[in-house]
Amino acid sequence: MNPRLAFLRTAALTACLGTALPAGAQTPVEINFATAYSVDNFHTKNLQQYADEVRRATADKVAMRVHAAGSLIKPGEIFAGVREGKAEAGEVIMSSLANESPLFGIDALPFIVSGYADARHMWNASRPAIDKALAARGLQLLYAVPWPPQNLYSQPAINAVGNLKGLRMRAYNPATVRIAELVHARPVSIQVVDLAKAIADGQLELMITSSSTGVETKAWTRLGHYYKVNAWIPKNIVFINKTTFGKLDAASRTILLDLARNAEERGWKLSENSDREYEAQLAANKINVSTMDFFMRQYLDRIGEKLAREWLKQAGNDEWKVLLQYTTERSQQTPAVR
Ligand code: PCA
Repeated sequence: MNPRLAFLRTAALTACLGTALPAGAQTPVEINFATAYSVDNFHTKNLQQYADEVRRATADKVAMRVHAAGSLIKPGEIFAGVREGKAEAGEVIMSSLANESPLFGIDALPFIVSGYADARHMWNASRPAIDKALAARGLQLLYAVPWPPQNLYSQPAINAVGNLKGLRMRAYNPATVRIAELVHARPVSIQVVDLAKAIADGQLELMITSSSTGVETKAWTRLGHYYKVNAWIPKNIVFINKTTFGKLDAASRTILLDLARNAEERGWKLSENSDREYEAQLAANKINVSTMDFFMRQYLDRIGEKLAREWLKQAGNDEWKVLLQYTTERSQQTPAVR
């Protein structure tokens, strides 16, 4: 065939094939989600439901797969991994990224959020800045869901400041490392996937985490005390690589964001409703559930203030604006009357 004819034939074929798919239609895309948390954790169940809903709503054009318990990317490497494209999407606890930017550590500042209503105000105030901070790192925020309030688990009873000295305290973010240092405990970084074993093996005597994680890791095997200090309400953020997101067609992108809004609503309710049930399970397993002694509580408040001062020194305009907006909105709300 002469070269000109061959060219025309190819052009015609391409044109035919081009019309075989409706304009804007997209070939199926696989999106792998890397998370550090177990299949049974409420965050992961919520993520799985999101993945199923997206698959259904896009008629299988966006096939999401959830890889739990650090099975796709190691827990500490998920954020970097998704940025580098090792997985298309991921979920991490936001405050673990506080060294990346103080903004990400805002929800682990101790004692400035007293419950879920405050936590919602904080999220409303911080969401646009977090969205921007993630976008600047090549990520699109999908949604955020809190863990239940963070409380103190301990092997010995804690009745005096000196009781904390020298204890091995499990840390999961820069704030918990710093708290351990300030109370003269010894920080040990342990990911939640390794925590049940670490507790059972006696690798720690102290930790701050939720009722949910305490139940999941059977904290009662060694840690007999649970003090309701209500220190902060940290959130997990769920995000997708921006390049991957940008390759989806407009309809799919809208579906992902719309269903993310539902997942966020659902997750907040799940978190809040589960806390009471998890605390009951701690008590049923003979953990001594109590509040802190008044003087100990004051000591912890001072530690919290020190952390806040250190944070404010690192913080810039974005962080200050968010904190100011949060405290302003919180002040406008009448506290719940007991
Ligand atoms: N559980 C996770 C993060 C916060 C929480 O409640 C953990 O302990 O690592």
